[in-house]
Amino acid sequence: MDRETFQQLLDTVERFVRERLRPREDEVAVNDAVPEEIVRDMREFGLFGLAIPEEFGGLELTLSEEIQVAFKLGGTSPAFRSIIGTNNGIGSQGIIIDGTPEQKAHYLPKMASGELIGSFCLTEPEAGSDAGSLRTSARRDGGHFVLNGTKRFITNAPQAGVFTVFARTDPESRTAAGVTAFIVDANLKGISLGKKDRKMGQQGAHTCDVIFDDVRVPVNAIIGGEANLGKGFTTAMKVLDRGRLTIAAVCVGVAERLIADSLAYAMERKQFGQPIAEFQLIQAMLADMRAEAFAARCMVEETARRFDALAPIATEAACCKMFASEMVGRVADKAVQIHGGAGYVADSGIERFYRDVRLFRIYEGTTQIQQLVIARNMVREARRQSAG
Ligand code: COS
Repeated sequence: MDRETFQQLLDTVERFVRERLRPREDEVAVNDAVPEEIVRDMREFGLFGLAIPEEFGGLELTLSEEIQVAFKLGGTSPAFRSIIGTNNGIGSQGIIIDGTPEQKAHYLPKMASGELIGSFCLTEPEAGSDAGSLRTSARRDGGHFVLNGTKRFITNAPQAGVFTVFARTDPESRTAAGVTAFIVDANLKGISLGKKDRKMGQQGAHTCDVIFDDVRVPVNAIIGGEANLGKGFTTAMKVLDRGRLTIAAVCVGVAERLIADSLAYAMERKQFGQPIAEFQLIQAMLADMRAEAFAARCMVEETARRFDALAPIATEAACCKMFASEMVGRVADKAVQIHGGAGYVADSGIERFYRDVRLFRIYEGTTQIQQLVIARNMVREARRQSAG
């Protein structure tokens, strides 16, 4: 995309966030639903296909461009971004990265337009951080596989038309080896949904269980075809590397929003005869918020640049996810503190953000999993260097 067209897209998203989304944040939280006309506008702007190749109807943004859009979308309730989040991220990337040409041609155009919502089924009741221990089974039966198992906390599952499902095709294995990724239409016989989860925050974004009971899928539902039998875990990890970076970008956007709100409040709110922004203890909080958000923004931009230059980013994406999600938690906490009583009551929206951002430290890999990924990769790298 040329610079000018991309700038127009960014301006459109910024205006959309400011004029259409922010005024409805409270309504979305209260009704636990994003209004249909907003979803329609998102479709029109092409927001469902930001990361999908142009040949399949998407905007094919580079990751450096996509994170700029995510910074802007972070300027409002995360529930809005969640609607398009899976189609741009974990719900479509398995096919984009590892899918066959037929799978891409079949699914991506409808995902790019937003007609079809994709959803990522990795987590299970007994397999969260230890994703490699998943139990959902895929038993071979001639030209088909038969899926059985339960997936948990699946984002956008209630809206999804297609699932990326990770299941164990090697019944002997207990680890990441022997896991295969399937692309599964949501309307197949044997698929049912649990009731919508009641969550701490991010109302308007929905998760639920997805239950597979003797669901028959053809062999060509394996992402990447039969050659990828048993290689699904690697697909999941590649998808998550990218996903973690976009989550970090959203954290930066939300932090910047909370900083702007806190600054505006501090400049207006008077105590002891002057705006509280004049007090050094308030200034210290504002300065810390600004510096931390800036650091996270730089990390995210640099990692996206590396990704676009085809460099490996597993370690850096984990650093970004860990730092940015923890950062926005601290920023939200200070935002409540600066707002005082007004930050604790629901009307300001600050307490809602405080609850919303808590999820960022958990999904697409907890902070502790990011620490583990970073440290493991450091040790591996050091071993490689000393061996070489
Ligand atoms: N890119 C490509 N391949 C990767 C990879 C990456 N970033 N990370 C791991 N792999 C591959 C490994 O190379 C290995 O393949 P080989 O056996 O062929 O070498 C395979 O995946 C298994 O890797 P590993 O041995 O590191 O797996 P572990 O079971 O030890 O688990 C963690 C690794 C803990 C990092 C993984 O389970 C994880 O990310 N857990 C969190 C899951 C998560 O984020 N859930 C959120 C829900 S989805 S919203």
